[in-house]
Amino acid sequence: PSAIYLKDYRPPAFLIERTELAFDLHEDRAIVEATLHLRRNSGVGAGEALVLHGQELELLWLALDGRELGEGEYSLAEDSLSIADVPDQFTLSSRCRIRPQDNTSLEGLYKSRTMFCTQCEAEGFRKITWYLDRPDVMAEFEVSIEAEKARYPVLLSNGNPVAAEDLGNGRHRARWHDPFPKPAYLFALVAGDLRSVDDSFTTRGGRQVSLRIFVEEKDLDKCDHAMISLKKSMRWDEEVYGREYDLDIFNIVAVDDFNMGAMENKSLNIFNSSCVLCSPETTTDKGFQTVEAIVAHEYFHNWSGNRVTCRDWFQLSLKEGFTVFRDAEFSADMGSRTVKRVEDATVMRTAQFAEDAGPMAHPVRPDSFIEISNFYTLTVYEKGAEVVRMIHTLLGPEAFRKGSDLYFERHDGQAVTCEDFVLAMEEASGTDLGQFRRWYAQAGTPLLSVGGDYDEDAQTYTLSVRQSTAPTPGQPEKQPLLIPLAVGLLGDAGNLPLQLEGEAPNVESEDNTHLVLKVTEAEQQFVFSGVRERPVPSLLRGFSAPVRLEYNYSREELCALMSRDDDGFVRWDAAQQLAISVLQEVEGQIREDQAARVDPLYLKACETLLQDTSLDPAMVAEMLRLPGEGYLAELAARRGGARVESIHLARETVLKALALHAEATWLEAYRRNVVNAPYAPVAGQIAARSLRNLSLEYLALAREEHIALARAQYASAGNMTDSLAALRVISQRGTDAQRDEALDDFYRRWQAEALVVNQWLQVQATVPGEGALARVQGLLQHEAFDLRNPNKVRSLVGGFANGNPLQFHRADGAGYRFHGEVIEALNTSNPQIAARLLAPLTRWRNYAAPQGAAMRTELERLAALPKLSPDVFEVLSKSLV
Ligand code: DPP
Ligand code: ZN
Repeated sequence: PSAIYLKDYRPPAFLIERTELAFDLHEDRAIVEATLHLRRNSGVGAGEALVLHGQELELLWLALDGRELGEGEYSLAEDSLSIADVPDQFTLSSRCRIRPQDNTSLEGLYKSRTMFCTQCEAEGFRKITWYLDRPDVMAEFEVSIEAEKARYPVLLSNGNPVAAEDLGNGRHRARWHDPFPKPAYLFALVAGDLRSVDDSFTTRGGRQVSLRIFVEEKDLDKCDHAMISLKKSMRWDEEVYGREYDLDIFNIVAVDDFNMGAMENKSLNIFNSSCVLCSPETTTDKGFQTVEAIVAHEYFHNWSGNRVTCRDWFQLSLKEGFTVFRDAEFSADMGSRTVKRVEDATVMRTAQFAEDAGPMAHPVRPDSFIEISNFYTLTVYEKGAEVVRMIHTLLGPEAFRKGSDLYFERHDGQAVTCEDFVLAMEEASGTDLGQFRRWYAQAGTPLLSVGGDYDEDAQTYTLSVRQSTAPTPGQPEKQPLLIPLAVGLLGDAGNLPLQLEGEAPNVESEDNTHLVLKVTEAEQQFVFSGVRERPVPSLLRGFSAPVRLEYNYSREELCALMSRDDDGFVRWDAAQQLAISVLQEVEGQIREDQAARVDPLYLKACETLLQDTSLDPAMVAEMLRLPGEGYLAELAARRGGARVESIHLARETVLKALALHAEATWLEAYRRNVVNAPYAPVAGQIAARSLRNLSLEYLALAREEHIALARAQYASAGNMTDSLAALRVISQRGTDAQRDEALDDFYRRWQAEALVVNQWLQVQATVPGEGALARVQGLLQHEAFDLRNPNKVRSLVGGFANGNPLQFHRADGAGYRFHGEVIEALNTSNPQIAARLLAPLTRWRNYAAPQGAAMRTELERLAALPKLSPDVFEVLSKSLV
C-alpha cells in the first residue's frame, strides 16, 4: 500500500450527472445494475481514459451508450476499471454481482442480522458498483430496490419514494429519487423487516417533514429520546444557524453491526443501534446524552457535510470539525454548558493529545494518508472542532454567524475545502486569519509556558508567554500559532477587573474580568495595569485553545482557583492539576519505597468542595474524579517513561486516602443526592446521580461494609445508570463471590438486550486481578460475544486494553499478545476495527521496560504477518518507524 498526497489533488476528469441504480437482493447475492450519465469535466485532462473505482465486484456486463463492450474494450485491474476511448458525453451501464452476506468489513452493502444496509463513507461505494467514488463527483441518484417481500417489507433509499410495486412472485420493488446531487459516500440503502416510530416537524418556512425511526419490532419502545432529540436539533439549527431542513422525509435506521457511531446519508441516516436506542431501564445517563449528541451531529451534517461537502478526504475536518463544534454547542444549550466543556476538554487532553504525541500524529487537515479510514480521528473531529471554536472566539458570535451564512450561501451544492471555510469567515468578519491557518496544517499539541510577575509599586502584573510545539512525524520544525488565551486574575475577594497596558478599556465582557489574549509570537508579554493586589492568574479559561499549559502554581494557588475562580473550567482544571501533583508526588514516594503521604491540603480542599451544597453536583463530581491511569501514563511518558504498577498504586493510594479522609461527607453526599422523581435524563437528575455514584465508589474503598450500599443500590435500582454504577463498584471492590453473583444476575436479567450485554462485557473486562486476562479470553467464547460485531469487540477487547491497565500491561506481555491475536483475526474480517484496536499498542514509546519493549515486540509480530490490510499496515508501519 502506498500513500496519497493532498498536493497531488486534481479535479475529476469526468463528472456524473445522474446515477441510476437497480438492486436485486437475494440471500446469496445481490445484483447491482448501474447506469451512469457521464461527461468530461471541461478543461481537465482532455482525451483522458475513464478510470472507475471498484473493489470485490464481479463484473457481469458492461455497455457504453447501450452497446455491450467486449473484453478488449476495457481493462480491469485491481480496484479499477478503465476505458480508453470514450466520447465527451455518454452513458455507461454495468451489471455486477456482490456478496453482501459475506461482507464482514461492514463497508459497502452488507447484512446486519436480518437486514441489508450500507455504509459508504469514506470509500465503501466502490464495493457496490464501478464508480467515480470521490466526494467531488456529485450526482442525482435514482434507485430501485427489489427483494423478497416477506423478509424485507421495508425498502429505503435517499430522497423521496416515487413508486412501490408488488412483483407478484413474493418479491416487491421500491423506487427512490434524491433531487439533491450528492457524492457516492452519502448514498444509502436499507432493506429489512422493520417497524417505525413516526412523528413530524414543521420547519420555520412551513415545510411538513415526516420523521421516522426504523427499528426491529422489539426496540420500538426505545425510540422516543432519539425522536425528541431530532426535533430539538431541527429547531436549534434554525434558531442558531438559520438552517432549515430541505426534504419532506427524514429517516433514521438502527443497525446492530456498524463500524462507526452513525452516518449522515442524505435523508436516510443509518445509526449504530447503540447511538439511537434508549430507555431508562436499559440506558445510562451517558447513553442518553450520547444519543442526543449523535442524532444532532448527523442531522447537522445535512448542511455542514451534505449541502456543502468536502472536495477530497484531506478536507474531512471541514465537515467533521465544524459539525462536532455545532453538536457541542447544541449539547451545551440542552444541558450544562460547563460540564459539557469539561467533558470535551478531558477527551482532548487525555486522548487527542496522546494521538498528537504518538506515531499517527497528523494535522487537522492531513497532507497524506494510506487509508482514509484511519483518519476518522480525534484530531480531525475534536481538535478540528476546537479550531472552529477558536474562530468563534476570535470573531465573536455575530461575526461567526455571518461567516457561516456566507459559507453556506456561497458553497451550497459544492464540494469545497477547509480554506474555503476560513475565507468565508475572514471575509464576513473582516478579521485576518492568516497566521491562524497554521492550525489546519501543523500537527502536534502546542505547549504554552506561562510565568507571572507582580510589581507591587507599579501595580502591574506581567504574564510572560512562550509557545512551542514539539516535532511530529514529517514535521520537524514548527511555527508559532495564533492562540486565543482567555485569562482572568483572581484576587482575594474574587476576579479582578482587567486592563491591558496601552489598550482601550476592556469592554469585552460585562464585568471586565475576562479577556482573550492573542498569543502570536514564540515569546510575548502582556502587562496588566491597575492591579491592586498580587493575583493568581486564571489561565486558558473555558479551555480557549487546544494546548497544554504550564504555569508553576503552588498548591495553595490551585486551591484558590479551585474554590473561588469564576470560570468553571479553570476551577475543574485546578482540581485536576492539584490531583496530578499529589499523584505524582505519591508515585515518587512509592518508587523510592518511602511511606506514601497524601498532602492533607489536597484532602481538605476536596472535602470542602464536597461539603459545599451550593455547587452543581455534576461539577463537584468531575472535580473529585481523579485523572485516569492512561492519562497519568501519558504524562509520565514525558518524565522518563510510564511505570504502570506505580501509577496504579499511587492512584489507589490517593483514592483510598480521599475516601477515608472524607468518609462521613461521602456518606452524606450519597444520601443527599438521591433522586426521588421518576427517571428523566435531565441535567438536575444526571448531576445528582453522578455525584451519588462517585460517592459510592469512594465509600466502597473506604470500608468493606459499604459494599452493602452498592448491593442494596443494585437490588433496588430503577434505572440503568444506578444499576450499572452499583455493578461496577461490586465488580471492582467486592469479594469474588459478591462480584460473580452480581455479574451472573445482571446477565440473566439482561441477556435479551444486546446493548446492555455490551455494558456487561465491558464491566467484566475491567475486573481487577490476575485472572482478568483469562476471564476476557473466556468471554470471547461466550454466547453473548461475536467477533463480527464491532460494539462487542469495543466493549470487551477495547474495554480490557483501555480500562484494565494493570492487566493489559502485564509484565509477561500476555495482555499484548492476546490483543494482537484479536487484531490478527480482525485484519481479515474487519480491517477498520482492527486498525482502531491497534491504538493502545502504538503508545509503546511511553512505557518503561519491560512493557514498552513487549508492546513493540507484539507490533513487530503483527507487521511480519502476510496479507495485512492497508488499514493495519499503515498504523503498524508508522508505529514502528
Ligand atoms: N458517520 C461519521 C460521522 O458522522 C462520518 N461522517 O461523523
Ligand atoms: Zn460527522
